[in-house]
Amino acid sequence: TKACKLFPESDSERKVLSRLEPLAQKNFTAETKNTDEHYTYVFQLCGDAGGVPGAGLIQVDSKKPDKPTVVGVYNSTQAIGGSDWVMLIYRNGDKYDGHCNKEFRKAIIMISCNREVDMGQMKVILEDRDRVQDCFYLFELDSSEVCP
Ligand code: M6P
Ligand code: MN
Repeated sequence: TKACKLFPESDSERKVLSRLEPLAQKNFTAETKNTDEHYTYVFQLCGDAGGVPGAGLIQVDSKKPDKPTVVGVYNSTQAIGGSDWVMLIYRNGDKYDGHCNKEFRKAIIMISCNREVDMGQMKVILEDRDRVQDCFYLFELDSSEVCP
């Protein structure tokens, strides 16, 4: 991941990220819709998701598409890998104004082994904003790249 603007802090983390190299420059998108909210999320492993400088994962509100919310930045990434999965955490997103003690937003992306797909469709699982701290947005993705 030489062209990658990620900042692994340890050798183990560097190893985990190298497993994801084929996903590096791809943009992943996912949508959530309910009666009063419609969001599009854009994730890029290596930099500037949706063209927003520094962003690893952004949230676009259909009501204000020109003002994306940064959920996590790529220079605050943590990569954790198991035998057939990789979990990425992007921290230091835009602050909540009312929830979670006004902490910075954070994205967790769980990538699971699936030999049927190169890289699958990203899915939004949930946003948990009803906590005192450690709130998070959770996403899932299938990929053969993390298979043993
Ligand atoms: C926006 C979105 C939601 C988030 C909410 C938080 O609507 O980013 O995902 O939960 O803001 O609201 P607040 O900043 O008021 O805490
Ligand atoms: Mn807000």
